Amino acid sequence: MEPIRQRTRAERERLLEEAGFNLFLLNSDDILIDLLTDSGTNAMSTEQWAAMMRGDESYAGSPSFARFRAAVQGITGFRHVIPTHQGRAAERILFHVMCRRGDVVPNNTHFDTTRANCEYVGAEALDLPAPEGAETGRPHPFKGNLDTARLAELLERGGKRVPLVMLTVTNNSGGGQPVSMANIRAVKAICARHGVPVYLDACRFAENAYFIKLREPGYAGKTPREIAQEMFSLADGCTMSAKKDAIVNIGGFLCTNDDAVAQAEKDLLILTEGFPTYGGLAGRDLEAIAVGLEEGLEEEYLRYRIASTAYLGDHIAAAGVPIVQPPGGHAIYIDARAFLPHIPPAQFPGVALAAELYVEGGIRSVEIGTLMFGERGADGEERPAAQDLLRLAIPRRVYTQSHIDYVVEVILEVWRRREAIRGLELTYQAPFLRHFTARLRRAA
Ligand code: P70
Repeated sequence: MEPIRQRTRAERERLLEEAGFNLFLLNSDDILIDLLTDSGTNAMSTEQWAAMMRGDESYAGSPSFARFRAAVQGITGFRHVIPTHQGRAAERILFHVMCRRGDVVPNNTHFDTTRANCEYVGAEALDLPAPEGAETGRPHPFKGNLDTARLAELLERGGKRVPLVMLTVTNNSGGGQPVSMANIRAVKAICARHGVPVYLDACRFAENAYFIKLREPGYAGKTPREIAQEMFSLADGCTMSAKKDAIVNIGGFLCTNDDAVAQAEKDLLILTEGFPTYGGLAGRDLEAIAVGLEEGLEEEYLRYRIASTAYLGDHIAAAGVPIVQPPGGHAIYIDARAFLPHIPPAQFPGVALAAELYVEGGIRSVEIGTLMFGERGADGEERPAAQDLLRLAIPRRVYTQSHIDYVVEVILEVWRRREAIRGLELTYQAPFLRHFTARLRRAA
């Protein structure tokens, strides 16, 4: 428990200016409802805290690692389980070991750190979302799918080396939308013909499994755990940020069935993360992940989680606010270009909307759009991202319905005065992952 304090509107206006209109640069004490991310912001259960007390902090061969590995293997079935401090460490090691300059790595959609780590080793991060994913307002049960026709064409054409294909479940850039089992199976079949391994970016695998149960014929009678096991059985490895569906505050892992790849990954792990039985985590963190992985697959928990995210989406959509339909698993995504049609993408409508929700009600959200995925060309012109979305991510087991009712009220208040909201321009950007530290001001 911690107290939350309201700043005044005037204080928030000042704090926003000081933070260069970038909500990453605010202190969380100055935020009332924090929907920046569902990553690492989860509340741990009594069972997780109890497990942490059992943490064994031996440098090598800890029983906490054995329990962690058993939990991961019970769900994924992968031969090698390598702990890392969070998802991006798993990505860095995976791409460093598997990719060379000039390679292409297809994905339904790479999320920010995945794309950046792929590009950092000189490979091309290629997004191949299925066409339904681009139709923001139109519902489809599996908008996270990968475009298998384009994948098959890429692999058949040859030319560029494709060391692996990734599938992000659920698809975080395009609205927290799930990938169907049929799509995972089709991707695997295409890749198998060309000897290319398939990796799941598995951060939100449990939410994806639950959507399959709800929406895909033949899965209604299966448990989320059985569905997750089937998803992983179609892959050759995975990266995981345990900060999402393993309901912890820090941690991740990297899995593979390939002995030679695993050896190279463990060698690199020792250089930067730690010995392969702890990988940058404490023994107690491994214990919390082991319990959280099971809790995140509990059907009652997932039913409440998916319903409560939809509650926020349905209430603002009913008042006319344009959102990605249907609601995602971990977040609601507002279509900022449709919300603020008078602000061109090059003036960051998603960032401008995030700033207004903060000023109006102390709510922190995040832009997933041109600041995150666009870039400034050599000519100085902003090249916009495919979409400008504003994500309201829901931490697990933290907020109640009355907190969310307040969020609805604030969004609707901003909706009513949307025509007066102005665009922004950059005053500082870093060479990669610019959204974390960028500074902006109101456009002239
Ligand atoms: C989020 C965070 C992390 C992530 C992910 C997928 C599909 C890998 C990772 C990396 C990042 C974020 C974005 C905006 C604000 C705060 C944080 N996603 N793959 O919230 O995992 O963070 O453990 O290195 O979504 O979606 P990690």
